[in-house]
Amino acid sequence: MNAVTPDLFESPVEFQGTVPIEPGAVLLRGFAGPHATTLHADLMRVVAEAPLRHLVTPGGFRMSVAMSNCGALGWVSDRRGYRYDAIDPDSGRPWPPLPASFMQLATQAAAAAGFEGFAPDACLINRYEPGTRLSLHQDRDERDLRQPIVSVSLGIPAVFLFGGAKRADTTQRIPLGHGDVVAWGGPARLHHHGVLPLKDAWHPFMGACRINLTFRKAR
Ligand code: MD3
Ligand code: FE
Repeated sequence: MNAVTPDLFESPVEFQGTVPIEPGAVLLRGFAGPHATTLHADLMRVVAEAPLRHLVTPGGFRMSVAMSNCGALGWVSDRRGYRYDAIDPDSGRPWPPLPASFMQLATQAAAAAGFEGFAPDACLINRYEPGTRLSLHQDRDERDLRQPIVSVSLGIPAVFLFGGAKRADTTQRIPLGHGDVVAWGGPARLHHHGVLPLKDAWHPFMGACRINLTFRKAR
């Protein structure tokens, strides 16, 4: 490698093993790294069909994270509330299908974390830019809360806040980087969580951006 123009692609992110966070929550460091190029290409096709947009909360606040979806169902928020919907409200058409690469990764990661047979029907795509955050919340709009959620991080790093069953419970901070995958189920499924404001950073092929894919079984 030439020291003047280091080729960042010569250091591929590899799976570095499983880190238990707490019962029901498992971090798979770098698990998506080897698939990042394919995931990114499929992601570009999805967001060309269903562009990222800033949703409005039921309280009337514009979310700083830009969102889209693929799969049979997509998570949406507006003045009427939060829900899963088969139709993209911006286009009036169904959400783009889950790419095979997304489905395979989600199922394999869930199995590696101990959740066999995970078959998501929804993938929420979150795009963070420096300064963007996601405040502490629970994911409870899915029909069967015994089903896990699988999250895939791509691009610049973020600090994930992971709390407890009650909003006021203490939180732990978990740094998440490019290629990291986390599976959340069992006793961790309804725990509060969020993302601290992202610092300025640059990733070789994602630019100044973090993409998080969260796979859910909504129905
Ligand atoms: C823990 N996304 O989309 S992923 C969300 O990084 C969301 O974009 C964050 O929270 C992000 O709802 C965090 C990790 C995650 C997702 C769902 C969970 C953690 C979870 C559900 C229960 C407990
Ligand atoms: Fe969440």
